[in-house]
Amino acid sequence: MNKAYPRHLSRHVESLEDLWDFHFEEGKSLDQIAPQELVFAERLHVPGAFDAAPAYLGKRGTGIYRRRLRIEPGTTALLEFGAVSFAARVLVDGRCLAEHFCGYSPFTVTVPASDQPERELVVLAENRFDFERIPMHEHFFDFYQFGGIIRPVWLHHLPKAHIVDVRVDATDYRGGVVEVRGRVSGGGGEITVAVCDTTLAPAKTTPDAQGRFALRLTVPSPRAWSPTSPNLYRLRVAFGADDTVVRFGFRKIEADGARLLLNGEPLRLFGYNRHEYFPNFGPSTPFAQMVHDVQLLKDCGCNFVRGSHYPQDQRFLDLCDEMGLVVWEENLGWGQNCKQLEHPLYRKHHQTALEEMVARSYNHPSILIWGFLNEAATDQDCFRPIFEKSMGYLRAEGGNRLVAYASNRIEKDRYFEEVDIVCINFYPGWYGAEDHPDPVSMIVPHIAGFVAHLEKRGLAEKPLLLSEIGCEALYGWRDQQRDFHSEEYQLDYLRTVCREAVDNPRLLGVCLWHFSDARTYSGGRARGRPRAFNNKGTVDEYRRPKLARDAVRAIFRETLKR
Ligand code: ADA
Repeated sequence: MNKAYPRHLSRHVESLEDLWDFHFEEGKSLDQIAPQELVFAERLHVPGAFDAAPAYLGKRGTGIYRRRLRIEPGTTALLEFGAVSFAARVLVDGRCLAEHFCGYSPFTVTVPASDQPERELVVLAENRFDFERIPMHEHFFDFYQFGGIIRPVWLHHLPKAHIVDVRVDATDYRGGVVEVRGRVSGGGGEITVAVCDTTLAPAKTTPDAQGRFALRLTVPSPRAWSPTSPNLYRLRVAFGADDTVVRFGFRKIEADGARLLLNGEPLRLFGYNRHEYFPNFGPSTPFAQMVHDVQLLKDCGCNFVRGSHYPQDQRFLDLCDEMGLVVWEENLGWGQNCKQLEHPLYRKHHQTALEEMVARSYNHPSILIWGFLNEAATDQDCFRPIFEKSMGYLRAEGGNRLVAYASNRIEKDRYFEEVDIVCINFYPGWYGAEDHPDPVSMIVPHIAGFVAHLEKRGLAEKPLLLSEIGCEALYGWRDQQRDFHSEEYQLDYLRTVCREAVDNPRLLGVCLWHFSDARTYSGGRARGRPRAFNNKGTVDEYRRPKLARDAVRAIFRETLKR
């Protein structure tokens, strides 16, 4: 069993990581492709972004992937896609089984039984910007959007009676009560639930007419999950010939005035925003690199990572659960304005992706914050309907988590009263600061000004997080005048930010923009970003540290001793 993907025991789950047949149609949408007429002369690795591969670098169109599946005749299977970017169409034996329209959210496709042991799977992945069809992806996002089957694919060989979903709520970190609910399909019979690694006797129940079940167990002397003690438990659910293992942790997060309490103890947050990006692979970071990233974050004294700006790879979330990093997971979004927020198809796809994210990530104890709509038009009325729907959904269905969005409308934002944490993205001493004689000196007064604004607004008792702040430094660019884009300027800047974030008790903490340099702007040229990268990482894209890294590390590590 792969520890980082700890889900199934006896159900046969096959990784489809491999070379798949591949063909590319430049400039075409997936609606313009007839897969049966194509010649697949190429092979590409799955998972992977085709437009990060040398032959298709930077190209836009539709990538067509093909491979054989072996499925026992007469049985149903389930394809689980980590992410297919941007839009996907899934065909088995020439029949379209599903379409999907958010390039970062996970989805599943049921493969109906056939009498043939060998089946043909074709996946079309389109990476063209086409707002009327694929409105979740826009060319103006400040990160490069790649195309392809960018995350792992799994094939579940399903027994007729099988488990569909299991959700665990374990907020009773003292008493050890575990609430388990879920759904089965294809038959009745007994469902057995056991907490592995304990001597607790398994509990049994039967599903209702819709296949739903719910029960509770009590684990004696539970060990709570926290970033400093990331204790995990495994829960085994068995139903007929099927079983599944779900990992969970006992923890409770709540807002208490301006503070957060994790398991009753104050929790402050210090960490980074992180894009899923690595050179040559784009958004398909090799797993070994993800492990390094989590280790680098922990070494830097971080207890927090924001998965900017999309649902995360499940393997990364598993690592955060295991190594103890609090996660903010958010839906795909960047700078949406009324044009997008009022568009019915945009709203529909946004909601679908939100539900997919929650369904797949529900059991990760590390996720303490759900986010959505980064830097949207939160100073406008057009934000209200989608805001209310998303908030309502996340509060009702998201389990024990806080809900927030990151705002760049600052004092003009109209919705701070309604979120659990006020989160602001701002860049004092960077954007618009070129003519200031001492731009770093702008940072602390800016923060103080916003704190005073919240007070005036009656929000002095709301948690406040600096969800993004930072400045660019080009790796290796050293400058005795400590000017913009030098490693020295970033050092001065981040030292000031981190000092203030740690020392100012009004702040929950800081989430620096950003962990590592990442390629940007997919549609058009790189608008004022040297190298076509967002260079605000304190490590570059190869994770080579810039000057500021040790300063951030020294200050963040102080917080571990408190
Ligand atoms: C925003 C945005 C980030 C990035 C950043 C920047 O806050 O959320 O994705 O674009 O600005 O570097 O300017």
